[in-house]
Amino acid sequence: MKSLPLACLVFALAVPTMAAEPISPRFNADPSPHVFDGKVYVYATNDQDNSGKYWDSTDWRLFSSPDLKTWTDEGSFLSVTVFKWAKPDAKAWAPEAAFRNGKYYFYAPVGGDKIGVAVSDAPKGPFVDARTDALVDKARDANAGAEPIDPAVLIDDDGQAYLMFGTRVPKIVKLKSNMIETDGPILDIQVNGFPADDAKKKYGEAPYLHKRDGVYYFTFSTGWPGQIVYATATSPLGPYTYRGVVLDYLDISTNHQAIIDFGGQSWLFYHDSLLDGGGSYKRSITFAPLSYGEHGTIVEVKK
Ligand code: FUB
Repeated sequence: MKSLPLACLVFALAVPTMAAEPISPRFNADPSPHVFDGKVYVYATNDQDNSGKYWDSTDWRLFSSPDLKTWTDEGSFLSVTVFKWAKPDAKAWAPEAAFRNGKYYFYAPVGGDKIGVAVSDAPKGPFVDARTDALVDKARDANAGAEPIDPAVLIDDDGQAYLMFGTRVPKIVKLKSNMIETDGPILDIQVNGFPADDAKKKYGEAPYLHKRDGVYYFTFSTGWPGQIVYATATSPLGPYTYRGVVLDYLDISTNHQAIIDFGGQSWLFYHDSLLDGGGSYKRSITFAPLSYGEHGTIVEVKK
């Protein structure tokens, strides 16, 4: 075998390739992966049962895995009807979950204008509405933005919890320690340093926040279609500085990611069109190893 130049070898080792295997033969999207009790749970949008013309399913699905190799379909664990204030046909979009106070909290965009929160004693539920109204409501809350969807929660090391959400303008608000009430105003998240020569590099949707070595990593999709890019800050509230691409455009209209550590490795979860009959409304969740380079850079995940 002809030997590769050292630079090529380093590059090949640094850029992980993706398995790109769907975690389920059902269509699903918008992964919200979490490690609860040593097991990976992925809360998801249900693309199997939408009309195929829009993201109009009305329930959420759950998948679990002890090892990221075998997956169990835990089924449809919650419908929008759990929220009595929601219209029964309100669309159920990208969800989020969190664990605190011995309880599991499920954050759910309902109908595109509200975010509800449900609570359970177990990751699989049963979940009940934790309030009698929405946690975030476009009509009620100042600065909730045009479309309060795509919730993402980070509980910081000091115990302060943050909820991010929103399309086109990313939003952040503190949560009280009960995880079911906001605490203070909804703020816009500022991202500086987008490359001036790429007008497509801007915030679109799918905010996600994780922390590594004291640095806050804000990942998001740039739009429709979107790249997954990242920005970093020294405070969860920002301001953030654009750093680069995590995952390039896909052949579908949306891109939506989350990052977890499991088994001594970081993983990027996202959705793509991976099954026969797939497309922008019939997506599939998959995952790939994610690695960091020098100075905390995220190494772009290549398909
Ligand atoms: O699944 C419906 C919407 O598509 C999500 O809320 C967005 O993040 C996009 O993935």
